[in-house]
Amino acid sequence: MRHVMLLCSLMLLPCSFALPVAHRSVVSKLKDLKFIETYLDRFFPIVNKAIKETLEERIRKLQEFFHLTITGTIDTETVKIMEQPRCGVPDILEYSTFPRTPKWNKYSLTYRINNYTPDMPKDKVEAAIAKALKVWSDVTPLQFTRTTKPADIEIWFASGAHGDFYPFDGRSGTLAHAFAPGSDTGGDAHFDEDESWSETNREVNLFLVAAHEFGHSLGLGHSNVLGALMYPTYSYTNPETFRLPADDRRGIQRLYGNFIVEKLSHLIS
Ligand code: TQI
Ligand code: ZN
Ligand code: ZN
Repeated sequence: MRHVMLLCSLMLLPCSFALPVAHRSVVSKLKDLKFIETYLDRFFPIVNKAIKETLEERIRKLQEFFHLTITGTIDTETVKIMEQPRCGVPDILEYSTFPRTPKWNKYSLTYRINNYTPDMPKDKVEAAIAKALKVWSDVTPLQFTRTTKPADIEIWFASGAHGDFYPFDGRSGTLAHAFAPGSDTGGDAHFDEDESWSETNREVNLFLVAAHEFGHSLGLGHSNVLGALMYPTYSYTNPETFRLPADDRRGIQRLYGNFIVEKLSHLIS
């Protein structure tokens, strides 16, 4: 609504310094990050410097404003808009303060495995965690790096009360929990040590639960679509053949987009 009003008032302004953007092919602009950033800086400037908006969020604003399909990625429809000669007055004078949903304002995230469950060999725990994060990084621009220093996603195995307001409950019941994106405990994932963790379908599969928890760590809530990873009941599927269901992929890409320059390269001659 606010956008419509803004556009009307801007259209009343004399457009004396129209800036036809130098003509280049759509294809070359698909990979020209600098062009995209220059356009956004000029017409969709970041007004509130305290809020670090990602490129994807800014592209989304532009698409919302022009009533394009909101993808958060630079597609041909968006490039065509950016190519049109236009008035030099910025489209957005002020950004709203908080995003609708908690999400990370960066694509590069770190994680730290603080301790291990005795239920599985260390290397199997590490592999399950890495594979669970890869579920999400495979379909977004997100990148996860393991560190031994303080990290965005702190991973703990713990029993009962363990220093937050959500004590674990012994065997079964709650298996794990994770905090939505944010500072301090934001993003952290805790696994109930009273469960019996496994790399197979015996008891609780660490990879499947971790993949679900990291969905929460990245800002996803639960889904009502049966079979979704973020569906609120545990069901075993073979980790070897696991594929992220379409519903979860849509959910995470709504938050972070799928904008990866390399992934677009096959579209570019
Ligand atoms: N733990 C809940 C869960 O992860 C706790 C929780 C964390 C939660 N964030 C939430 C609950 C947001 C509601 C909204 O869902 S759990 C499953 C599943 C649990 C449950 O131990 O109940 C999985 C952990 F989906 F199978 F039920 C992992 Cl995969
Ligand atoms: Zn906890
Ligand atoms: Zn959940």
